[in-house]
Amino acid sequence: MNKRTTYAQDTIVARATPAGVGGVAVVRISGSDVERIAAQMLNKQLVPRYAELCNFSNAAGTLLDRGLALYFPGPHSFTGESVLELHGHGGPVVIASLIDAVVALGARIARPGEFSKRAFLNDKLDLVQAEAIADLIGSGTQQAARAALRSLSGTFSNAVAALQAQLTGCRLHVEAAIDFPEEEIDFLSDEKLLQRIAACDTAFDAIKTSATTGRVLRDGFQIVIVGKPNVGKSSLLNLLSGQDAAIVTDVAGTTRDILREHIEIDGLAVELIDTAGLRNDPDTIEAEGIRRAKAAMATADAALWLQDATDTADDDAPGEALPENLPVVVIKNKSDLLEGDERQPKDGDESVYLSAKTGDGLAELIETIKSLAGYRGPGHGTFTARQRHLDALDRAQQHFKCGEEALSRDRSGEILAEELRLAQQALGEITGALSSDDLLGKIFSEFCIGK
Ligand SMILES: Nc1nc2c(ncn2[C@@H]2O[C@H](COP(=O)(O)OP(=O)(O)OP(=O)(O)O)[C@@H](O)[C@H]2O)c(=O)[nH]1
Ligand SMILES: [Mg+2]
Repeated sequence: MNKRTTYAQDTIVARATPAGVGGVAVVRISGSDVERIAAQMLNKQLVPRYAELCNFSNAAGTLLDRGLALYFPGPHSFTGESVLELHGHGGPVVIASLIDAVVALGARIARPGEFSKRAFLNDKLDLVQAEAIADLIGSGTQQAARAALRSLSGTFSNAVAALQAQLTGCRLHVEAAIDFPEEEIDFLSDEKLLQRIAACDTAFDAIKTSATTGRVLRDGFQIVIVGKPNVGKSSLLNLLSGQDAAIVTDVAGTTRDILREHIEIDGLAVELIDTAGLRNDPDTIEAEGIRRAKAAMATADAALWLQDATDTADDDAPGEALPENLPVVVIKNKSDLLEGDERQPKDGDESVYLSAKTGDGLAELIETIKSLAGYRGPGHGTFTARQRHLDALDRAQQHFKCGEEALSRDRSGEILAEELRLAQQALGEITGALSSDDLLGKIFSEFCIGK
């Protein structure tokens, strides 16, 4: 969509602090009527960006509250429009009366994410940064918060912009070749172009690796623990969560319902789901548990398939019980019951050997979980990303690869140029340089009111 640099809009109001009782609550107003509303509600001439103690009154002059007012004249504000903040006493009645008074003076209640949307439309933030605000507020771990802050300060956007610039470099080269057909062959086999294309290839891989980590940091990673009864699934949940969350007994069929525990692995939020053991002749309650286990598998990001390492019967391969594309790691539990040299996997055996009883093999399991999630741990200065960003990156890379192929197979500059253009268009959706109204509506509607 086309962004307008001066984006005058009706005036919106919302409570910026959470609902409920608190010492102070903030009402935020943004739009072209801010100055008029301020003049009518406050008894002071406001100095931009200075906190002023004021009486807040309604249009009839009735005193509603007394607190601090902050005025940010547009375009030097969060939204790019004039903004007024009223810091009142944090009671629901007081704040409702302030909002009512602002509405009576011509403003309307803001829709979810509308302040951030205006900031985006007025070029104060790009789309990645606007999303990062919601991610920062919603982050569940310190690592996720730090990553969101990096996105907000432009780390992700800059990486996308750098890749865009590299693609532009390739396009200019190829389009020059098309413009001078008699020299086209030389242009297209130019070593410089091949180097540029190779550099884009590397850049695509790097940004995708970071964005994949960023996606799990934001969304967390859900792991379902499955296997036959009595193999130690609940013991593993307890070991990983560091507490006796699940009942463990030597009776097969102990766990009937789904049990969820949230843990953190090196700053990655992981949700573990313990399930009822899968078997063929369960009673009614256990059958329902198995149905729930299967439902959990359908939505999980990965599965840990537990086996009893001492059970030599070969009838519990993960195979058909699991959904097709679910990444799965086989764990041979109860390794403490094996003889010393049997506790290591033999050649070709990719399973992890573990003792949920002694904790042996736990470090290796944690590394396995991290690599399942595509998470490289803290210190890898990443940013937060969303599935929508990964999808756009995938599409951009596919176009780029098609173009690359057209060049190497058919020496077709035209197709390469067109695919490069499409790749850039897909990348543009990430930062919002090229986004449809539908997409914007969807993104900002997930914000809460007041953001
Ligand atoms: N020696 C040994 N025993 C274990 C280990 N892990 C679990 N057990 C024992 O195995 C039995 C079953 O453990 P659970 O954790 O309840 O197994 P489960 O897979 O959750 O079983 P269901 O809920 O019935 O499907 C218990 O007696 C545990 O103490 C282990 O690593 N070593
Ligand atoms: Mg259990």
